[in-house]
Amino acid sequence: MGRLRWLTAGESHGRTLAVTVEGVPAGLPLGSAGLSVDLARRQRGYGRGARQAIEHDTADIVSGVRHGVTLGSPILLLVANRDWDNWTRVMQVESLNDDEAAELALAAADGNKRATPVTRVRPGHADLVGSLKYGFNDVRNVLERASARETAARVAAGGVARAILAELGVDVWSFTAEVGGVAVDPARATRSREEADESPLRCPDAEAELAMIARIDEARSNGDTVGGVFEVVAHGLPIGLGSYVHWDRRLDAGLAAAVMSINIVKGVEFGLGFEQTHRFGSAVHDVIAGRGEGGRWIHRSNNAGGLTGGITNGEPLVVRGAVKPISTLARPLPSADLVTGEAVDRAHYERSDISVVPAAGVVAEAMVMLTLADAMLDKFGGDTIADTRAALGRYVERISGPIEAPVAGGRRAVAPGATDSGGDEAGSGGDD
Ligand code: EPS
Repeated sequence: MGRLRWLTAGESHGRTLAVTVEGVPAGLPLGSAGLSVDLARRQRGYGRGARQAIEHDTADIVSGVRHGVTLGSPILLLVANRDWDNWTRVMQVESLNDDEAAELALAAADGNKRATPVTRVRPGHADLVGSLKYGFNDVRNVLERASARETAARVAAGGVARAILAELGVDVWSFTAEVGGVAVDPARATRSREEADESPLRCPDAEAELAMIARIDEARSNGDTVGGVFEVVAHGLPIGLGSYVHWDRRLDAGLAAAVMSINIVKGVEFGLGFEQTHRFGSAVHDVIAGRGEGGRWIHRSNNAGGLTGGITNGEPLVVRGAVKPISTLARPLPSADLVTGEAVDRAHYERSDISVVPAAGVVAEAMVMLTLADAMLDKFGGDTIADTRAALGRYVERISGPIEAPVAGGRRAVAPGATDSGGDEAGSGGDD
């Protein structure tokens, strides 16, 4: 695939985050207000840290859009870091002159944490491996980019994908399925999507949510952190995105890589996921009930999570991600110093979140939407979104229509009016 390409840039406390999205068809309505909705959803959630009170993320559309409509050219989005104002000298792009270097040294000597180089690496973070890999003796050079702040740029790009998918009848959302071992009970998951989205943990089960909040409070009072599971669901996908013919065209593999690439994610599953290893095949595979209204193919269940053979099967896509507990702990774990190599009692700590499962779900929506929009454009093409929509319409018409019965040996009945050249029987395989 690779019809839709995108790259982010930016450090957590630098001037701005940025993302370029390339391959978006022309004629798509796009505005910054629409992109800000998911950015705000990413910032919310019980257990988020102090940084979110500083930031009010919005996406500034700098290129690729004119009068509210895409031009087919690269779209550059900027998500400013308001916190930059507090970090201008520490994160300065230009080399420091003597006065500026002295200013930082003085601040560090006064105990200013921002100005002080970081050498006590955090277990579970990229600090140690990143510093060794890139040859840094100040871990700040790693943590600024490894920070999950970068996911704000992904969510901005995800908003562009959401606009593409909306034009093609696809809708994607997510919810918190588990926090600290407390899981949603499907029988109690009665909140509407809107109610769930507004709730403290973006959770459809109010009772489970209370217990999840208690787990987050417990972690907070212990200076600890807690993870969980999010679930992303996509409706409206046609049968046939992705392919079984080659490893890198399997859509489940692309989606798994996209979700796994989120900083905090440690596992990805589709539908029943790992649970299917506990069951017999008869209790796993989705019985195909035949065709219903409009020629639509019906499965009696959706244990596969919307994909079979690496291809969408017309059922809702269901992807779950395992979120590890955040690795920056208010009561830091013992660790080691990068420069001395000696064990230290406490790893580095500035501030952090206690739990980010609802936010991780929003980031996963973005990663799923970017992957699905790419798969749609790969299959249906189109320089304008109207072209893409028309190609999708023709395809859906084809797969909704009748399927001609096959003939053993592959020979079709002779078309009316055609001359029978005589002699060849179906299946003879003879050349003319
Ligand atoms: C984040 C911003 C960061 C962290 C968090 C995610 O802000 P700061 O480092 O200024 O506190 O809150 O980053 C991490 C969890 C991490 O491990 O780096 C954000 O905007 O999502």
